[in-house]
Amino acid sequence: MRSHARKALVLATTGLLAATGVVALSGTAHAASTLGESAAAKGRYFGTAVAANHLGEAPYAATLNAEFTSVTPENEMKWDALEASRGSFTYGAADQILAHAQGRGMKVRGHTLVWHSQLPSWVGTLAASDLRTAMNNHITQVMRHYQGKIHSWDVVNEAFQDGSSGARRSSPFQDKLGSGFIEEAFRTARATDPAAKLCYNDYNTDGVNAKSNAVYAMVKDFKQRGVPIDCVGFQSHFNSQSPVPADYQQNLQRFADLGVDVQITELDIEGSGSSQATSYANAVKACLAVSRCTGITVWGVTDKYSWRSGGTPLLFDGNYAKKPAYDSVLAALGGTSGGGGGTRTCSVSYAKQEEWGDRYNGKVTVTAGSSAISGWNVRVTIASVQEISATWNGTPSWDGTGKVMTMTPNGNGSLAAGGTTSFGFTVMTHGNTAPPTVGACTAS
Ligand code: 9MR
Repeated sequence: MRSHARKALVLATTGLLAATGVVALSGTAHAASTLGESAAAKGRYFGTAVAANHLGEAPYAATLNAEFTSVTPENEMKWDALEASRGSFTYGAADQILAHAQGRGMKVRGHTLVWHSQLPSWVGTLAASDLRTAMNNHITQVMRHYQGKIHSWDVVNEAFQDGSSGARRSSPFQDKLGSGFIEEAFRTARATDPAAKLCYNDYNTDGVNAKSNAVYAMVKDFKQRGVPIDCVGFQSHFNSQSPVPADYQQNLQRFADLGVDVQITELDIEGSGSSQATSYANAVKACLAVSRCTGITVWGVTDKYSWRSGGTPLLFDGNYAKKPAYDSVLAALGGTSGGGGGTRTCSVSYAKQEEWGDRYNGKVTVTAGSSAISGWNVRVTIASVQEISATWNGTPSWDGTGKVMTMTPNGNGSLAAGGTTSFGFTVMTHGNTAPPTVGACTAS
């Protein structure tokens, strides 16, 4: 299409976009009406665990796409799924989830590299030095495969015992390599994908207790000695035996004060009705009160596929209807329910596509919010030395500098609730490979 060879003017651009990877931005003139949009308005993601084998179920995918901005593969990135036999890696199901997420601007949490469970039996048979090699090889191969595509990795999962001992849990890694396996895993992970946030993830560590104290001591020691760790995941599986702790926020905050991000990684709360709704709201408020609490993931989309489905612990029931817990989470996030009235919103995500020596292709995906929309526009700004030499699947208009393109649909811009479309363009880099700044989406 048209080449824009105009000379540069200096342009003040807002740095909306991270330098690499896929970024979701949502924009609307109205109060946000989905979990993802309202969390984004608070600078956070709202994610869910997903299973590849449910993505083909239309209401599952529609709920996922409309409400969530991050996914965690529930089982597909575990050791037994990726390397069931030594040295032979099978990425099919995990890649399917990744593709689903990337196409819609969702972040992906990697779960999990080193864990005692869902570990193929061959790992447990290795002698120490061979086990060390196998562990580092697993981390390296998997992180390389997903390099640049995973927002945060659970590098080590559940390495501490329950109860008051504060001890490390017995596992092939602990028993043969000693506690040093944890820092070795983090160092290997950092060396492999320096862009990924590296998390330690555990359960029963949500409040201040002996187990969380032990994790705290480890993280503090890692920070003091320069062992690479960026985040701590709090699984947050709650029920009447293990309710949302009164000191949840305080516990998240003390970890954040060590200089790591904190994330709620597997939230589910058994129960129903208003008591479940109140517990959920309290959990969300605890995260919002901690500035380094960067996102919340619930452990599944619908009660019917929950690992604790009998406890109906999630936000959507088995028919994908929103539960009172959904409404309370949305309200805690500052969103307002659409009430069926139809607040028109859209969100946008950017992903770099092909890259050559002198140019790259960019793709922007536009996703309607929980109401249908009839039109949209998205502004794309490039660096002053760059040029956009081609566009597709949209009708661009340009400002006087040729560096700011406002893209509108080709023809009919209608999208169903949760529906997506995308447009693309080629950026001539002229030596500057910076990604474009992609503004918020405006819906009509
Ligand atoms: O939800 C997962 C379930 O489908 C698996 O059968 C189970 C196997 O261990 O793992 C569940 O997910 C766990 C997660 O990976 C780590 N924290 C506890 C989760 C619930 O058991």
